[in-house]
Amino acid sequence: MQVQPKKPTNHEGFCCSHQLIIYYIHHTQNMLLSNRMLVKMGQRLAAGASSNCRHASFEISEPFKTYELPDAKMPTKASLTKEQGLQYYKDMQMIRRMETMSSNLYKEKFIRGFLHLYSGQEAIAVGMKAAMEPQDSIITSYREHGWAYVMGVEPVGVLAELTGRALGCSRGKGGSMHMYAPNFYGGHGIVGAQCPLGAGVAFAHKYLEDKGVCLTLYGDGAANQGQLYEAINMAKLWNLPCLFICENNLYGMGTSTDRSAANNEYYTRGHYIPGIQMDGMDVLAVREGTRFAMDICREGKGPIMIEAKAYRYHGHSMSDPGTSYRTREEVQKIRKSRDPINQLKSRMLDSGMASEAEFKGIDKEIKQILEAASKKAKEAPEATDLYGDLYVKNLEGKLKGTTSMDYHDHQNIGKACNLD
Ligand SMILES: Cc1ncc(C[n+]2csc(CCOP(=O)(O)OP(=O)(O)O)c2C)c(N)n1
Ligand SMILES: [Mg+2]
Repeated sequence: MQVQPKKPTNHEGFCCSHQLIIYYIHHTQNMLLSNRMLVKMGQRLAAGASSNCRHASFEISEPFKTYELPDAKMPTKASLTKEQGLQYYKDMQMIRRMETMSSNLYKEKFIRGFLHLYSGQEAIAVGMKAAMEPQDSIITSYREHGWAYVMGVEPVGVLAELTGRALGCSRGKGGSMHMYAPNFYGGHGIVGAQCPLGAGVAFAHKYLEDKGVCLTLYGDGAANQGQLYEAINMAKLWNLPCLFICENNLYGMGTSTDRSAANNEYYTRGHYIPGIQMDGMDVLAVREGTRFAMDICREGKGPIMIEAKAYRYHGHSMSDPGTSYRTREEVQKIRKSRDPINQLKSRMLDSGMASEAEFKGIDKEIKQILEAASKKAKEAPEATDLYGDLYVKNLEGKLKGTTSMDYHDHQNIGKACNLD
């Protein structure tokens, strides 16, 4: 990672000796040391036992781009406490390892059907969650396991859902694409279908006057769908508190954005709706940009379009090796230069906010949590109430099963978590 040492801008001035050293060496004319050497030196210092820098400010490395926001003073820096940084690291690493574990469970045939992994895009879920207030809500596509986790589902709830167990967050009947939690409206398999639903959730926030904003996420492929543009029309007409967020991971199933989109600057595609483009692999940029856009929505000036530029490391789903429409070198290059977890870790090490030992400790804890969760999921009973709680109020009569001859009664078992 190319780090440019600069004077730290935290409120207390220099928060620790490592930053002071890096700053002064960089600014003397005796520039015999290259940046790379300085970085290594910072890392060595940071890798030492003590890491007492508790608060620092970092530059947003990839500046935000805006559309139709002429006076916008976009943030150029982000402040970070040690506790926040370690929490973001832990959450991103948990998502990454949970996806790797899911991939293994799929290969072992504990998970059947579809499985779309989020590896590479973790900073979007973690950064956006960090910007959310308790009343805000989110809705997304099928690439949603990480979102389920940040919205409060324990890893065992995710893994048990993926393996079709009653212990899962949708009691095993939703699987990979249909997870839910309080203020988390899924989990949708039809490309783009969540966009009008997200506008509807935003309408509810406005109607209830709860100051909530709905984060409506979709992919670059979904951005070419007509229903997105119907939804943004209504959202603008009623100034709904909605962020329409395009997670641009550069590919639909196997088609690059260059081949599928007449305009692949997705943040400009709302036409009469302002937009912001952010580096979706920098958790701090995501948090700051999202907070900025949410504030606009809370002032009654929504909706806003967001484009979060990211990359997916795995194929589109488990059946796609992901190498026929892009090269292995491309994947490796991005993993090496832009990985969201390594970026945050390097920043914290370089500024003396945390030591290697602390990161290792977190990794170990995550491994233990996931091993226990996987064991519990594998041993749990399979889902039974497949026709339970599909509706709060069933107006459909009997529900169709897997064939046209197969009908079942709907059962009301629990209470919807978003109803009082
Ligand atoms: C209406 C509809 N058309 C096609 C599909 C098949 N399909 C599933 S995912 C996908 C690509 C979507 O790409 P993108 O929106 O970029 O999301 P990503 O998978 O990259 O997260 C397609 C075409 C579908 N599920 N729904
Ligand atoms: Mg995509």
